[in-house]
Amino acid sequence: MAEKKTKGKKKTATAEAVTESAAESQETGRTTGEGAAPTGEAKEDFQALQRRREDLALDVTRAFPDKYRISGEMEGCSDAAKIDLLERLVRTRTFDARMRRLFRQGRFEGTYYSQIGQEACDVVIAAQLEKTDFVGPSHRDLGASVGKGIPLTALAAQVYNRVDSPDGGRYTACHYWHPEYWVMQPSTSIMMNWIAATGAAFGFKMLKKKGVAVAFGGDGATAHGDFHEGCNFAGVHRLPIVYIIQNNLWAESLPLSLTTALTDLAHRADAYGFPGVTIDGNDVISVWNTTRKALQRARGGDGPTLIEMKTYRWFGHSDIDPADYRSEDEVEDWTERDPLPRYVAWLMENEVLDEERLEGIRQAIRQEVEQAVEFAEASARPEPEAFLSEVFVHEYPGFDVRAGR
Ligand SMILES: Cc1ncc(C[n+]2csc(CCOP(=O)(O)OP(=O)(O)O)c2C)c(N)n1
Ligand SMILES: [Mg+2]
Repeated sequence: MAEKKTKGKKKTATAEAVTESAAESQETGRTTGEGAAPTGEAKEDFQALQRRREDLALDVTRAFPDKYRISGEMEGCSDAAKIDLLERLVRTRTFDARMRRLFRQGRFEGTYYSQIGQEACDVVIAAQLEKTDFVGPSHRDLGASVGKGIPLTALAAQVYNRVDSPDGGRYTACHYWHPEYWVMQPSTSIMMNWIAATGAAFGFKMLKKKGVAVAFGGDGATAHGDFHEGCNFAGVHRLPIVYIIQNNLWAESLPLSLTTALTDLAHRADAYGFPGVTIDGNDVISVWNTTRKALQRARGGDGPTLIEMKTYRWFGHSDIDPADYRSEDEVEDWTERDPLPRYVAWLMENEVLDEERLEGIRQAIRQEVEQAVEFAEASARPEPEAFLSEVFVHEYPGFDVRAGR
């Protein structure tokens, strides 16, 4: 470990020799059909805006309007568990902000799907799971993996498509997973994870195993057929599953009003005979209490719950999208509802946390993130023939996939 640290420091220095802004100006402005990064003067403004907003995201002690203060108690959550949760939230955000900058510096290919602003929706439930509970994340669910405890080294290698990624470098960035942690890899086709997690919940029930499944999806994805088929099946069989919808008001550049005539997506559960609840997904206390209850319900054999979490993505759909279809007022209001400063302020008010402890956490996590980056950058790219192996079946420890038990 110590050896890695020293090695890492050297490499970071080399990486930093290219200043971040100079490196960003070399960005290729690649397009993939999801949008295009701006060019020329607009590009400079775009880069400055991205950096300002990232700095804001990392400032977790900043002030915010009183109306967004959170209150209440986190049921059954010890002070140690509250701090552990904070660490997972800060870990998710710090990693995300770092990856965004590395992408603009051209250090990995493809694109990058940031979750900044939405972390509480994923981290808070994932942190409550047993290792062999099943998680079906989508493309904006870094927090599900960090929350469940997957090491940042594996996640960074996934972003970089390197051999040390759990998928050996086969798949595109941000499709985080790890078989040992029972987190499945998202499919590019949205809502496949919803169906797969529903299948896992069915498996738990058929095999009389204790596990629960958690599936994550976006507002736009709830208009997809697979969403409805999964929910319907889970309702019929009262499956041990918790469905999380992160309603961030946008699906790429499509506003919610063009996806559905509903405003509260929790009503979608009415059609399938199980409870649906709408909460502020940026309020850690509310997310904790609601998900805890839904997990208890699933474990107790009472069936699924659909939780709609109102939240917001601070950046573009992916990092090649300037997201200029949204108003600045809308973005600003949601940056004030940032879940992290709200949770930090509540922890401090309740004397669970102080400045010094927070600074220690932030420093340790910054170091962990840098080590993960070095690990990924030092990891090899896969050989072309590797793409033909392990494509269809992967082993999940403790479960024989072929025998089905
Ligand atoms: C079946 C399918 N249709 C379209 C796409 C392209 N696509 C990827 S993400 C996305 C938008 C999803 O929006 P939402 O569900 O709100 O999630 P968010 O990106 O906001 O987190 C689209 C249209 C896809 N990957 N798969
Ligand atoms: Mg969305």
